[in-house]
Amino acid sequence: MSKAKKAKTRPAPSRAKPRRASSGRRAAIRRSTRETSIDLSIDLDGSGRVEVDTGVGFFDHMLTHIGRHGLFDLKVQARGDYQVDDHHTVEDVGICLGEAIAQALADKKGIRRYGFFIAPMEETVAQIALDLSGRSAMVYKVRYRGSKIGRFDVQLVEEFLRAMAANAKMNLHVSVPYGGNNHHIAEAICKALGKALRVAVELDQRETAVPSTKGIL
Ligand SMILES: [Mn+2]
Repeated sequence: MSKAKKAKTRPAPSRAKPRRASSGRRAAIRRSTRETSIDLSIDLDGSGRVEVDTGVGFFDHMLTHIGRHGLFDLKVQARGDYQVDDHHTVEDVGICLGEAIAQALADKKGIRRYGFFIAPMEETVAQIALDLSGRSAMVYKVRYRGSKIGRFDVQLVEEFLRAMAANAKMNLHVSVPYGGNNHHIAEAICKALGKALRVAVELDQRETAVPSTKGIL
């Protein structure tokens, strides 16, 4: 029997191979400067398991919401120059999270790319719309009442998001049309971000290429 004939008897390769839930879309980042030292890892196809210790209690609370509602497995261990303030620690974790998302997405083949979510939290509602476009931009329309959440400076929410968006090369629009309590405002933003990110990074079963008319993202 000829080789060619033999080959004919083999079953045709399945075209509609289901993509695994976990396709190895993970990344780990280690970043050390004179201001901060950070170990961060993410699995985009995780189950919302979060272990975070940044030394900034409220920030840990926010990262936990992003991981849990994004269904990411997220580990963050960070130490920073708290004697200055929490700014460098929060910003640098944002840098690492953005880098990790970009690395884990690799060429972005098959992803949904866009994500949005509106998260209500008691008297507050937060809206996120994002595009994993490969170009970073952020619009942040949020008004707080006063400058603190406990000991946490509300300005750091914006610093964190800006650093993350820049390093993930993400177009991120954040708005809170109305809200009262600062804790609720920050938390609703982070929950909406987790949900919107989850949608954007999700593999679309009908999308077989990089979701762009340009061919790359
Ligand atoms: Mn809370």
